[in-house]
Amino acid sequence: MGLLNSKESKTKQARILMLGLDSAGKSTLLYKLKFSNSEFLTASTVGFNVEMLECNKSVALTVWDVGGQYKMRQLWPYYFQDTDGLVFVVDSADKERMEDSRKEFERMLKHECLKGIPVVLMANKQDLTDAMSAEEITKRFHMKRCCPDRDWYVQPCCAKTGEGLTAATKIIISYVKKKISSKDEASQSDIQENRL
Ligand SMILES: Nc1nc2c(ncn2[C@@H]2O[C@H](COP(=O)(O)OP(=O)(O)O)[C@@H](O)[C@H]2O)c(=O)[nH]1
Ligand SMILES: [Mg+2]
Repeated sequence: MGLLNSKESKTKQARILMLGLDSAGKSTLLYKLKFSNSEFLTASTVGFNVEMLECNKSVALTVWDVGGQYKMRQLWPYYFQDTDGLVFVVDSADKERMEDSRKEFERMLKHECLKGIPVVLMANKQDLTDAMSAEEITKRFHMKRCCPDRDWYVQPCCAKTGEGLTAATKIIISYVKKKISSKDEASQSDIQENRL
């Protein structure tokens, strides 16, 4: 009888932090991913929602959807520790608050705990006629300048219909796997150094 190689068979658990201003569509997005076929009515999130998404055999994502109202944003840093991947949701049609959203994004990325953590920016509500495109949002958020030391991607999407969510999930999984394996390699070499 053969033995299972536990290292190979173990599903990696990754912690994904989903942030963005209130009403950007975070909870709609989370529940569309979790219950893909149903229409889900969201209420404004007080505190946070958390859901486990079992994506494939190798990785399971625990997604934290933290409220984005002004007062809640002050509490975001309490959720930063041990994050493997970031999802930042933007209401692409909310031009009035686009600058607020950009500022919060920039502020978040500067935090020490999130150094090098990959980010997928969701350009949500693409179904609305006055929505900014993903390209426009990429420029507006100065992505190249803001993210020189991390993997990043801007995904156009519509959380209501689910368009763009599968693509975004694939990207975040690939970034997170890369991040986790580089973390594993670093801790392996720490162990070896301590043995010497
Ligand atoms: N048109 C449109 N509305 C959306 C989309 N995603 C979310 N919404 C709506 O935006 C509002 C706020 O969504 P919610 O998920 O509660 O935002 P949150 O505060 O970021 O969690 C709700 O009325 C949603 O139905 C989208 O892709 N398109
Ligand atoms: Mg919410």
